[in-house]
Amino acid sequence: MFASPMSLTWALFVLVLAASSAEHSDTDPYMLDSIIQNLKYLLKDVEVNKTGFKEIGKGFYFIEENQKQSWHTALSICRRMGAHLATFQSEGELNAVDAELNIRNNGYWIDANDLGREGHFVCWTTGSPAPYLKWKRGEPNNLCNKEHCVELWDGLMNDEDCTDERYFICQTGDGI
Ligand SMILES: [Ca+2]
Ligand SMILES: [Ca+2]
Repeated sequence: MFASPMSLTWALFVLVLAASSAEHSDTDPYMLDSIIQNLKYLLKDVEVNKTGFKEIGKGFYFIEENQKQSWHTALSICRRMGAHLATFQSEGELNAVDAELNIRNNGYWIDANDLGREGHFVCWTTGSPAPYLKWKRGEPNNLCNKEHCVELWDGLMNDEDCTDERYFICQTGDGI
């Protein structure tokens, strides 16, 4: 299982403290060696975090198309992998990721919702307006006044009931 970013952060913090204290004492070479070994292990763990993520453009994406989940569960699964639901900065980025999706005529949850204020779609990750949205014709329609999460469906977006189960796309790396 992946190490969470928080546990990695804490481990690195402790190691930096240990390294700092070693620096100011008569340095114990065994301690330094131990710190270096631990750092190597942690860096290896960070590499492992990318397992299952595919590099597309500037980002790494994990495309879940075996199990469908609600939007909130999908969000939680992405976060447990040290990632977040995918967002798109441009049409080019959206098209590049869409081209990697194997199941057509199906929805994939992405990071955009109007749970806070109807009609104002923001990213959960940043709290800022979704940078790029490409709606299907007639969407977003907030059907039955209960569609507040955004899915990608054949290259276009639709607002959908957050409790509906969909495939989903996680993202990590620079292309937030
Ligand atoms: Ca809505
Ligand atoms: Ca809709």
